Amino acid sequence: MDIEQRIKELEEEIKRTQYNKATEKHILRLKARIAYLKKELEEKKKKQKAQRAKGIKKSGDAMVSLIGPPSVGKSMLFNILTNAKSTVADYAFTTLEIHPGILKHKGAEIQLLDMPGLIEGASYGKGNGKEILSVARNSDLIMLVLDVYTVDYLEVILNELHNFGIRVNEKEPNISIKKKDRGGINVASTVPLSMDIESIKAIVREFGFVNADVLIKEDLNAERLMDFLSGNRTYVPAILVVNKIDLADEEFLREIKGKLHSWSPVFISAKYRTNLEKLKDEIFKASGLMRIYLKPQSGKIDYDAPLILKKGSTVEDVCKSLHRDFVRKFRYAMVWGKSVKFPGQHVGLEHKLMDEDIVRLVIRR
Ligand SMILES: Nc1nc2c(ncn2[C@@H]2O[C@H](COP(=O)(O)OP(=O)(O)O)[C@@H](O)[C@H]2O)c(=O)[nH]1
Ligand SMILES: [Mg+2]
Repeated sequence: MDIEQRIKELEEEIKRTQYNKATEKHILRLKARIAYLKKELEEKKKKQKAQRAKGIKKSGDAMVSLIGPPSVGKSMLFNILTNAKSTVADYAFTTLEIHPGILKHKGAEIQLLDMPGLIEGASYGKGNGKEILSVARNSDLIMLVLDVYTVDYLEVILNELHNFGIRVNEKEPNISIKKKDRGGINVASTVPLSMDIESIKAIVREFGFVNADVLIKEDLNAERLMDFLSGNRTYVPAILVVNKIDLADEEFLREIKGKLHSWSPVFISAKYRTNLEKLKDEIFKASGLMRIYLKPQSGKIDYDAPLILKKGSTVEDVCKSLHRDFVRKFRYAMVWGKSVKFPGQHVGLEHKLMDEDIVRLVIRR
């Protein structure tokens, strides 16, 4: 029997089974089996044809994809924020290709990608959905764009991303698993777990493990455990933008804000350029970038030309991005800013920097 059919059968079995305390474990096991089969299926398909988005090269300090339904104003926004041009029109599906453009902000060059609208069924390939979703998966940030009329469409978009294996604003599950030769499945944890150990073991077994040590470092649910075991999930940060606020009155806007409050969206009007500076700041922040100002031995700091690095970068990363000999010849660095206890503190290569820190490298000659 082929895998797809087996998945269907299992899904039907779940539907047939009444959910109660007695069947709970059985259902969980069926779900794990389905997740495992889906993983097998994906791997098989991947071998058949590599679904890579063609022609999109990462450039700049970060890559951000604009994801949203058709006609919400993605292209108009993209045209205002970047140096590139994309077609804007009154009818749906004006953007048939993927357009890259550069947004310059706070000294960073952020590559934005204007994309066709994402529609229901995209994760199954509808409307070039797989191509769009592969690009989204490879970006540093997903910018979800809606307008005031399509707020309820957020669920659809999130569902398509989820189906495609993209997890937004979620951390990677903090688990490790080691195969071994004997001893069965062993589960240890560093925190109290809500799931019971037997269920965890059953799921791990469904994914083909016979002997393994599982170390769990967060209180996870069954879904996150299966995500981890499936191994092909991508964890991407996302922000939400609601466009066309010029078309909503105060009451309508308040209703929308209520619905979306857990997202803290940025409300904008591309047409009237409302709130775009705030949006740029949010994009910068959520792209995981930071600015480091270099203090030369003599002369002034150039605040217009920060070094742009990924958040969490160290003094060593600064050295590497400046000159390949700097790590070898490094003596110490002096740092002013949020990452140190007092101004001008001496630190080593492993010191983690923070946004807007000032760094002076002291290098052996
Ligand atoms: N009123 C208003 N219309 C907008 C705004 N942004 C875009 N539009 C209009 O919405 C339509 C669709 O825009 P487009 O950028 O092509 O949407 P896309 O399909 O998401 O790329 C066009 O007619 C735009 O002029 C806005 O902020 N306010
Ligand atoms: Mg468009």
